[in-house]
Amino acid sequence: MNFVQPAPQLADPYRDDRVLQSWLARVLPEAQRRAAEPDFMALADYAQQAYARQATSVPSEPVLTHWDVWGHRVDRIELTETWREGPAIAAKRGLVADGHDRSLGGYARVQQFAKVYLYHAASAFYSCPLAMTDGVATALRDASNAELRARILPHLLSRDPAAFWISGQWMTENAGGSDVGMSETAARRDASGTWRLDGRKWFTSAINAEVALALARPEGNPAGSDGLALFCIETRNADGSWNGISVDRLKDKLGTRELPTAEIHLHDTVAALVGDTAHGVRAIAPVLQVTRLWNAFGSLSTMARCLALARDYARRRKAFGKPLIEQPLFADSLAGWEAEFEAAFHLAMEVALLLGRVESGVGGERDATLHRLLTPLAKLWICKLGVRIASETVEAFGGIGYLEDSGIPLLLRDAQVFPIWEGASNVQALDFLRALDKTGMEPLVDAVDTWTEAADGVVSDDDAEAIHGAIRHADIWLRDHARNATALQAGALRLGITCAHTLAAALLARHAAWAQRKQSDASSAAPLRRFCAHGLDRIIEIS
Ligand code: MFK
Repeated sequence: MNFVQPAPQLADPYRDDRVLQSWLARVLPEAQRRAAEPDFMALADYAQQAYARQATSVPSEPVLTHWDVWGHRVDRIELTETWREGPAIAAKRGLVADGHDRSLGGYARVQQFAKVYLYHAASAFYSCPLAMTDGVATALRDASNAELRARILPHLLSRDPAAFWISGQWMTENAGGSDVGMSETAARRDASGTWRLDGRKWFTSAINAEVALALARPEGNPAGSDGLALFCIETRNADGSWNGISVDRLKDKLGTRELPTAEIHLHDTVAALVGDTAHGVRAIAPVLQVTRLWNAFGSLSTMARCLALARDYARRRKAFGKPLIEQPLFADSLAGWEAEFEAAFHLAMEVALLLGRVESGVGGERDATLHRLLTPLAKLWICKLGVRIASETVEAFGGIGYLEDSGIPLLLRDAQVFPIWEGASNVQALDFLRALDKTGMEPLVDAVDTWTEAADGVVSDDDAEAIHGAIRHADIWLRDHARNATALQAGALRLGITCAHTLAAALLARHAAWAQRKQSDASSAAPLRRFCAHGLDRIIEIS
């Protein structure tokens, strides 16, 4: 009667993460790594403190108060403790600023996303407005409205908590959804020439943001996405009152419950035009390219947390005479999830590296093309994988994993947002087709060849054959269906997942070869073998 389950302990998310450590050792220049290490360690420490706090505190949620006691409409939002801590951590640790720091050269984005990976699982989705802030900073950097750039950008990129602002991205409307061209918010100039917006935004995260980018249709513009224009809204007036914004309610979501996501109305809201008076979807696309990568890293961070807890628990929990980790079936399952996670990690980091190379001018046309093709692939595969691994983690803990106060169900509910947020997996698959339409499969085939060649002599013949076979099949399938839009769209998700698997396997092979040659470290070889053995190819023919 005295048996008590041992609770899992969270290993150090930075020092004990073999996959991250090995990747940083290969890619990030030593001096840069040393300079960034205090931030990496501080974020890992914060994650451990937040984990300990979670075990002993009651979950809290933001509270919206519409009316004050005197009868004034105030729409005041009280944030949770983790959210109140967010601005200081984000600014001081450079979670947005690093990505735009030209002194970091082509490695700015990988340094930033290593931090995002360490922070997200502890952030209670404060990472959501940081993603938006990063995307909005990226879009504003190239905006033709110089006055707007000069006013807003320094806040978004500030390393000073007192000056730091977060931004929202208010795209989604009731009618719009994924089909953003159906948006109904209207824009008009008043007598003074100031733009004013009227409409309803249906899914605005985070509503406490100081600024937001929003799409609206200037009076007289045609229907469809080209008739929309991109506007920047400062959410508060100088006196702190809302800028023509009423917060109708906070969303009652499956997960991300500390994140204040709101339904709002805009009434004569003052806005500034970001660029021209049309082509709003094209103008907001840079935001999406960045935030979708944040989604992939959020999902990775969740997976890393799930696996760290499952691994630790499996060492402590004894059943049928020995720890779970020594039970062949459990060990096999865990190794399978870890292999998929490791492959996904390499894909996401490659996208971050490409983004940084392109933005800094270090990368050329090839990098830009690969970045465009790989972003929707990373988002669609890694975000779906996160849900599966979170679900497996719940199961790995058995009945305890189904109990709220273990903290494990939260991981699953939160993981489910990633495939939906910033465009569902089908939208990503169609975006991949949109990008492929301009390039064909050649850049992907070349990349796979280059990465696997770098692993020659280390990658087994079976793995090399699995990788080349899958990308060849994807190439042939695309050519065979190029003139059949219905078949192409119907098979787009399977094509995307096959390409994501194949690219991830090739990247993992390249890394495994480097680790073996340079560090006599064979620890990535087994995950590679397992990942390839799971099967990379998901394309099927349906007649
Ligand atoms: C933390 C959790 C928060 C709470 C939970 C979240 C729940 C969900 C909350 C949300 O609502 S998040 C927002 C989700 N919505 C989206 O992400 C939008 C999804 N839809 C798409 O991404 C569509 O593909 C898109 C709106 C972009 C398609 O619109 P259209 O009207 O069919 O556009 P079109 O004609 O294909 O493209 C217009 C231009 O944009 C083209 O350029 P050009 O005009 O130069 O030809 C495209 O090439 C360009 N474009 C589109 N996607 C692009 C892109 N450019 C670069 N990268 C891309 N990804």
